[in-house]
Amino acid sequence: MPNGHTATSEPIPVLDLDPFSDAFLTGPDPYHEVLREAGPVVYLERYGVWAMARYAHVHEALRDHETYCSSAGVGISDFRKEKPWRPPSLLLEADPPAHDRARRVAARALPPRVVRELRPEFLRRAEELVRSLLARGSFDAVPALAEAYPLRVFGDAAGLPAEGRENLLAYGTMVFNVFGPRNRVFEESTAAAEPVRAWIAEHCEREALSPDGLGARIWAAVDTGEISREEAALLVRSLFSAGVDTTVSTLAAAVLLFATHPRQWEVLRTDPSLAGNALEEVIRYASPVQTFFRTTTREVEVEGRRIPAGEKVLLFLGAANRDPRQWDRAGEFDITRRIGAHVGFGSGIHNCVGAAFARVEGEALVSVLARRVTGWESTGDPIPRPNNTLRAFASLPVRIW
Ligand code: OVV
Repeated sequence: MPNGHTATSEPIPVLDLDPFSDAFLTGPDPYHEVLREAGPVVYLERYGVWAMARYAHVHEALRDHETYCSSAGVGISDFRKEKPWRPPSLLLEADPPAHDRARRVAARALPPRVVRELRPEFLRRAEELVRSLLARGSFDAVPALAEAYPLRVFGDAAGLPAEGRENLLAYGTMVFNVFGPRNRVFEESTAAAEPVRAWIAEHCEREALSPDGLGARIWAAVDTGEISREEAALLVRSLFSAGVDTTVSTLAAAVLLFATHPRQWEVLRTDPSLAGNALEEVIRYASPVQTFFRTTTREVEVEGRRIPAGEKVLLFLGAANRDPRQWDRAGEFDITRRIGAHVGFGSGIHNCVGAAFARVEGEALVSVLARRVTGWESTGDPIPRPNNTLRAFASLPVRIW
């Protein structure tokens, strides 16, 4: 429990709000404001965890990987006390020095040159998709756009066969739900993904991946003796875990924002070279990855508030990305703003290793949309899909012209 007020420690508000309730997960904005305004650190008594929601503190915790470690898991489960649900990720759920070795291999599979060379293919696939969507006119943008495009371009780039790649969706949804407590979405997504787990495991193996894709580039590190076969399969598993649902959530957020901000769409359509900045603003504004936990390795003071050693700390990336202490008009979606260092991809040594890939992937589609689509409208209520980590949608009925 938090300390009371003493000369050396400021009081820490104890809140009973549940950041994993359906209400919070499907409409986090007002709760984020409550969390930011309550103080630099709060204690969430329902789960016995600490939390931070202001940009400065979230950013600082992400960068201080010695104090805020990842090897005890970056979900609510403490790997020091509970057995992980799957062998831990060599990247996400690791600290230096083990982390750095795995990170080097993963980063080498996605160097700037490789990402740059993928762009023409992303643009071709985007043109093909947007042409067919314009021909349909009205469609559900979750399956038809937000899911279809990443499955195609990420699946191809990773080196996966066409058949079965939709299994990445149920798998990713489970991975991100399992960072949270055992609530309904945790249980339901775990049950839904059970039938695809064998397919995912099989496709982490070298024989299942094309010889020229990102998977093969990771497997090449086995030949140089840098990693074992087991480690290669786990690194490919990281690509599959983090590479699809995140982009799906980002594109769904983009569609909803474009459909509800017609003046912003007009600005983008007039100058499609803003596509990259528009995508970045979607990520800041919507924060497709909403939260990650860290675990304290020592007692730490945050603006005079003490968090003991060995405690779980929930970092609200989504709240930090709309902190008015960091951005002017933080709650406004403005594709022309100078965005600076949002934490949508994290920060520090664990910052998203696929960020460059995701940015080119997203920018290609947004720039094609900007050139081909005159306008958007919602044709039905957006249906959010509560997820313990992602801000996600089940359905977004739209019309484009
Ligand atoms: C960033 C992220 C999310 C989910 C899974 C992983 C990484 C992984 O490394 O498996």
